[in-house]
Amino acid sequence: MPKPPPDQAELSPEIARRRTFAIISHPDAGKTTLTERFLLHSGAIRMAGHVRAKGDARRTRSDFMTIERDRGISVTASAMSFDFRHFRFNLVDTPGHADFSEDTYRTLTAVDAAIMVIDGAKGVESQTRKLFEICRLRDMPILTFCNKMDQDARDTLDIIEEIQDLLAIDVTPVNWPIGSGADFFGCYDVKDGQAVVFDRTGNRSGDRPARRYRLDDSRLDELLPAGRLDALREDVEMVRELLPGHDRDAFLAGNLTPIWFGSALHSFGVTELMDGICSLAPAPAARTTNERQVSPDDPQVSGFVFKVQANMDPRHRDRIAFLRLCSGQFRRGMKLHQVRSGKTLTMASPKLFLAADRSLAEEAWAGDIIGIPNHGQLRIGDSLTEGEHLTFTGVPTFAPEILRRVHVESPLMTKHLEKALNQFAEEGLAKLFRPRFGTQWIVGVIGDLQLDVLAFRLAEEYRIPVRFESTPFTSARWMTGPEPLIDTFALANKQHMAVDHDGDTVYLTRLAWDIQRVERDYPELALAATKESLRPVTGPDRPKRAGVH
Ligand SMILES: Nc1nc2c(ncn2[C@@H]2O[C@H](COP(=O)(O)OP(=O)(O)OP(=O)(O)O)[C@@H](O)[C@H]2O)c(=O)[nH]1
Ligand SMILES: [Mg+2]
Repeated sequence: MPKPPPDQAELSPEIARRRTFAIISHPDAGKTTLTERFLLHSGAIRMAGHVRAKGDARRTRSDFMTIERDRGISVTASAMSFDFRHFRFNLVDTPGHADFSEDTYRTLTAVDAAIMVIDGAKGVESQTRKLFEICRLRDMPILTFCNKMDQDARDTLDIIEEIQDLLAIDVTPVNWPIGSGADFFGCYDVKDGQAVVFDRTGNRSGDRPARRYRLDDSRLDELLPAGRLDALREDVEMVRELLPGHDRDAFLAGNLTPIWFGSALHSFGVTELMDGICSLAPAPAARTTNERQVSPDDPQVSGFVFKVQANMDPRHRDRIAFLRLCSGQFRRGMKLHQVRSGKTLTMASPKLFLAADRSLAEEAWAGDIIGIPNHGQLRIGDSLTEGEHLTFTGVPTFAPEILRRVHVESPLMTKHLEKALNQFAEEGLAKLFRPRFGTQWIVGVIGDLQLDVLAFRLAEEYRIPVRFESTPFTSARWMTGPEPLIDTFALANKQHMAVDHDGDTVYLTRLAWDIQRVERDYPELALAATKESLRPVTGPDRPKRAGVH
């Protein structure tokens, strides 16, 4: 019988104070700006960077790559740890663009809650909806921040109804906006019944607390235009009567979301949201493995790799595996067992991603995200333990939708290219396929922007200029089944066969019909559009690799 997760009150104080969450949304809703404000209000940084500013002021902590700063968009998830009040926040800022959604999906496997950011003028956009569905599949608690209220926004009730209708989740307002755009005067705090007045001139630096007034305070009549206060009183009445109040169980089950209104850019509503994370968001939850449930207060250390990032620091070629700790107290220098290979790895210089820079993680607890520098031994989906055979589940990889041959001008660079492509495949930036026929590598991605990032990073980090050429292929499927049958099949379908960078057999498809044909003619072969975690390197379960060497 799996052990039920302990109540927050039963957890050790170090675990109970941890809040591990991702910020998700459609592109441009303000995730990176909000992240920067969190860092500012926690005291981790003294000046917030701006995504679209000029020069050094553009330097936001989560958009650290050159291409992110050049284009003003996030292309990769980035993790940061900092303290706020007596809580430890582990935050992951994710890219909104659909082309990078695989990275965002994997990030969602490593967190306990999500902050969904909505642009007040746009409401629930397509990518927000998709990401929400993923959270729903994982029953993840969601806090909502309706951003950009300093710009003209849609009617508040309209936004709330849209969230309720499109996402099928109840919404409970924590605050209620008083106007928007040029007429944005602040928000009414539903719980304490006070109006928090927005100071457009003073709040950007985040050091001036907003002023609060009771609704019967006569000074409000002077601050708000005629009629605005009456309208607010009516709204408040309506909120109390029509909208649900907070229900912790419904929230933890992902059936109700509290919503804050504000402006990340102007630091309005941000500390209120941070307070909400402390009081409402859950402490680290129990995690599922193939073998058993892992409770955060299990004494032995365990965790899994959900992201790999190469060359984070351009000065030294490093490769960092992001490990979500799921149990135990981690200490620098400890030896951990890599379940897939059976090898022991010494955690000599684990990193903590503190806001301003990276520092050595002397100790860490369940819920924390730490970086393990390595030379390629650690892969996405890897489980690490103190010796027990545990395989954490649910870190997916998806079939690509665009397949391109990689052309490099100089044949002298072929070896170098192979190394670089493998590195990016291990990061999950692209799938890499070695076709059975032909010598050129094929890369597979979900969207064109990934190809841009790949070409940019090959040129910048490895000085390899490449061109992508079309292929006849439209997708790929991972193939498993009895060895002799795979061999027979591969012989008859040579042009379609390849292996991915893990050595797993892949069938490259040209037409959707191809898949149906294989499934009909070879019922014993399984074609999968997603691949879960990594399989052990050795052992009887190891699937047949269709060799192409
Ligand atoms: N007026 C206004 N603009 C904002 C606010 N928050 C963010 N912005 C602007 O919106 C734009 C996008 O902000 P980002 O923080 O990069 O958005 P993002 O969600 O991280 O975008 P991606 O990572 O590319 O998905 C930038 O120009 C910000 O300055 C706000 O509260 N008010
Ligand atoms: Mg961003």
